[in-house]
Amino acid sequence: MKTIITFGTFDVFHVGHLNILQRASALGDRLIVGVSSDELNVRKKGRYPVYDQDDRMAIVAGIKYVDAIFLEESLERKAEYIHEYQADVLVMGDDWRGRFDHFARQLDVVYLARTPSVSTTSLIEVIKKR
Ligand code: C2G
Repeated sequence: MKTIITFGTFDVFHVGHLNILQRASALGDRLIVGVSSDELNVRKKGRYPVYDQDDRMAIVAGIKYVDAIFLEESLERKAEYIHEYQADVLVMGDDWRGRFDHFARQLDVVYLARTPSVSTTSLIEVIKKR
């Protein structure tokens, strides 16, 4: 049983999010997703997500590629989460390239290319202009 773990906010869920979850799940047997909490987002990006954490967790849990979710409350607790879920592979988008290399002692670390031309930030801008 090969367990894949990934993390993210998944705010205003879009096809880039879907693609990374699909490609992450294809690397193993079970995909676990840590959904960043609202408070973690404020610390990380200086703002609350558009969708609150309960809605974001419900959306991610409903994706067919996802086997289980949990709330990621701190970036510093990654090692703990990896251990708790007995993950074999950590997957992140390549906007995070290099940032998680130190976990390579604990498990395989894979960065996947981001889907071009789509992001939560650009979607918010498009919606504002309409
Ligand atoms: N992503 C992607 N293509 C896009 C947009 C996002 O592949 N066009 C990927 C990101 O690289 C990330 C995942 O989708 O792996 C979730 O993206 P975000 O919600 O922006 O995640 P982020 O806020 O960067 O949180 O502990 C790490 C953080 O919690 C990651």
